[in-house]
Amino acid sequence: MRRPLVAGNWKMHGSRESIAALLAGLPKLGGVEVVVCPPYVYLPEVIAALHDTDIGVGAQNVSEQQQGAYTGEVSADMLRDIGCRYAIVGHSERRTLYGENDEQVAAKFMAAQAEGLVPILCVGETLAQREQGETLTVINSQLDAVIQAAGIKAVCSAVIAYEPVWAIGTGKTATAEQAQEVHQAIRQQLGANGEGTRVLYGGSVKAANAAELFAQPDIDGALVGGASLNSAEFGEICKLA
Ligand code: G2H
Repeated sequence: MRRPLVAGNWKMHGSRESIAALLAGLPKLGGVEVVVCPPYVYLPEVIAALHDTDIGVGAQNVSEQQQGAYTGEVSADMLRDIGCRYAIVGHSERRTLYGENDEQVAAKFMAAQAEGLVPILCVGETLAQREQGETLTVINSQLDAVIQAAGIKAVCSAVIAYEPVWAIGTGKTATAEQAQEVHQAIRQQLGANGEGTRVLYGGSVKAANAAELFAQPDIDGALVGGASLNSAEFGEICKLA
């Protein structure tokens, strides 16, 4: 049995004021695991505000380096030190806008795990790749890069998020069938150890489309962007998981 997980990726949104309001409205649920991923600078106050709840906190990114002269970077050790439990790695915005390649994503994955953080490893195809029938090949190769570097058991102990790039922040969601096809392929690639691995769907998830996605056998929750900035909407999604 896999415990559903819904993670809110706040991206580069929020202020101390808006975050305080958002935190006050977060759902308190037993069955589903809820995680929020604020911008780095707000992590300590979000962790402090949620310390007596079951809601976990994750970072949106992590450095592949341990420490040193890396201006602007934040290490996994620092994230663990302040009480983070999760770190998103390989989000398509990092891959596309900041040029992170598979090798760097794998290094970030390993850096996070080495400090006891649970990576939320994102994979996803572009619209052009989907239209050329390359979806499963692309996902397989993004996942394989991390499996080759970190080992299959390490990847199975993480969380995987399938986020089709064409569905991110666009209002377009993969149909439940399209998502299930990819989630099933991911689980097959993980093999026997992947039975317990949570595979989340991400890309314009909202309360209106969450139930259908969560009804699929290999979809174990969601990585939610825009809709996670509204606590009522996010709470609805969590309840549906
Ligand atoms: C995909 C998702 C969260 P959104 O990036 O990671 O964002 O729900 O806004 O498409």
